Amino acid sequence: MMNTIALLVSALLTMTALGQPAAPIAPTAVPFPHPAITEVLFHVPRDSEGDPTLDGVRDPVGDEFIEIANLHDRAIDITGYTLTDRGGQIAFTFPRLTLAPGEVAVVFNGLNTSIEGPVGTSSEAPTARNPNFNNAWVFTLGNTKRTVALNNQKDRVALSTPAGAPVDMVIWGETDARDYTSRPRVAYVKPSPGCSVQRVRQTGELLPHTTIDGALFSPGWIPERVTISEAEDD
Ligand SMILES: [Ca+2]
Ligand SMILES: [Ca+2]
Repeated sequence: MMNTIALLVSALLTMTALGQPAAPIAPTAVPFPHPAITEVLFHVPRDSEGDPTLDGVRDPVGDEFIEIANLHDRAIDITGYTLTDRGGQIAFTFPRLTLAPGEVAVVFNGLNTSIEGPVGTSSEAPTARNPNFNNAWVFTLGNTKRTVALNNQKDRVALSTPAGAPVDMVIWGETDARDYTSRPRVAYVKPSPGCSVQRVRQTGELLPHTTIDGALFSPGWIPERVTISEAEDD
């Protein structure tokens, strides 16, 4: 009994030392029927290679993107799911779209950016998957304001259901002690990585992309081991 208590106290102290709340953190997959966040580029690399939209121009805002995927072995309807940042500057609602198992969707910020191939908006899904971005469903926020951006140092991205319940969050440069009623999965990453952060395992954290394969980002691509072979659907 004493050992059990000692272990619990130890675990709590560890959590406190890390400054992270215990409740929403869980090394688990996002359950069916929800998609998951697989990559976020909140800090567009400064060099000329910082051009994930592939239009030949690096825009520190317009080239930002968020990648989600269906990591389950059944199709999921992502109509009405939202992507938001802290403060709600970034706010994207998916139009009518079903993701087949393993399919990926990418949402670019889009400021001062042109994107080749089929591109959708909040109003309408693209007509087809985009061969220029690993055959992902590609969207743009269609943003026109430089202030509508993810902060390099301190911000978050939340993927929420059509009813507004967050199911997956990525947070950098801050902690989050809110008592979420829906218990979203929360991943904490370091600020300003100089590349994107990419999820490597379905149940794992997101890592700086350069540490995975040397690439700065990979809109539309997810590592094989993230996909449904690792899923634990009910
Ligand atoms: Ca660009
Ligand atoms: Ca990716």
